[in-house]
Amino acid sequence: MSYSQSMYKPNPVPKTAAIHDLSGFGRASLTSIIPILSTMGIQVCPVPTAILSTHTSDFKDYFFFDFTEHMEAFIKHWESLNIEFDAIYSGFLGSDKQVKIVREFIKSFRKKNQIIIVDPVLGDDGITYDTITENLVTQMKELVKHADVITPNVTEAALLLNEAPSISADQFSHNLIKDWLKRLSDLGPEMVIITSIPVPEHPKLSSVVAYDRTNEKFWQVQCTYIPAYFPGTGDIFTSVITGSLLKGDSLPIALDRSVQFVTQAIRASFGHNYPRREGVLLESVLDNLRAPIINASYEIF
Ligand code: PXL
Repeated sequence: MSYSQSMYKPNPVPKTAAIHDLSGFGRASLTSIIPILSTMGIQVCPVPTAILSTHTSDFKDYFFFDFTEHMEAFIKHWESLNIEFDAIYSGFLGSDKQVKIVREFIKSFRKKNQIIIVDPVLGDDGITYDTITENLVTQMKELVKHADVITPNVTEAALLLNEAPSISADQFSHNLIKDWLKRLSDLGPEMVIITSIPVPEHPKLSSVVAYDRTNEKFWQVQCTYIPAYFPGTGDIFTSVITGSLLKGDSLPIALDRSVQFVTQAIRASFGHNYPRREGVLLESVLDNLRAPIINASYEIF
């Protein structure tokens, strides 16, 4: 049989639905996710959860428009168009209702060879973010059951597992981390990535550790701790993981790419004197995403 274009339909540009808020100023959520994934050759189709004038970290009196009531109209129209997504990626969610809508979205658009990525944004440094209620934590536990990949930080991992979120750095033993990764995977996700894990014997390092259930492998990438807080780095990390997996990278290479990119972005920003709340100087490092990984530093954990 001769080659026929109508039979062979490679997808030159994978598509991801991105269920996140649009914050106009400050480089968080969609204003980071879209440029990162576009640079990596992925089409981003946003489903806005809320529209804000700025993100909420260190800004006051911001404009906030809750988009919850309109999300279902997006989904309905997209269903009528029979759009097929290679990935569905969700992050910060503002209400229990939004979590339910994401679950419905996944149900409607689930197909084979697709990655569902849930960044269960709930808190950091042992405490939940201002807008996160107990009910939202409960809903998030339900949502992660439907994900293939989740990317909690240590605080979020603890909350999802009903563990105390304010665990101290010296309690992070090898066995405890492996136990958490496995238990999170038992909830449903095939791949679990926990970020911002302190390395007790090296206070200048932090690590990202992951579990791949199919291959029964644990991976780790360590990075130098840079003492600067910039909002939005979690969104940058998970966007690069999403792009990397969609391009066919292995889990450890995706981890390396994400850790390296976040580190580059923070280093490119830290030496400049400007308000941290404006986020990292993303635009100055975006091109690095097109470079191959040359010095991979991942290890078996
Ligand atoms: O980057 C996380 C994030 C997402 N969305 C909003 C935020 C933040 C962090 O502050 O305020 C609205």
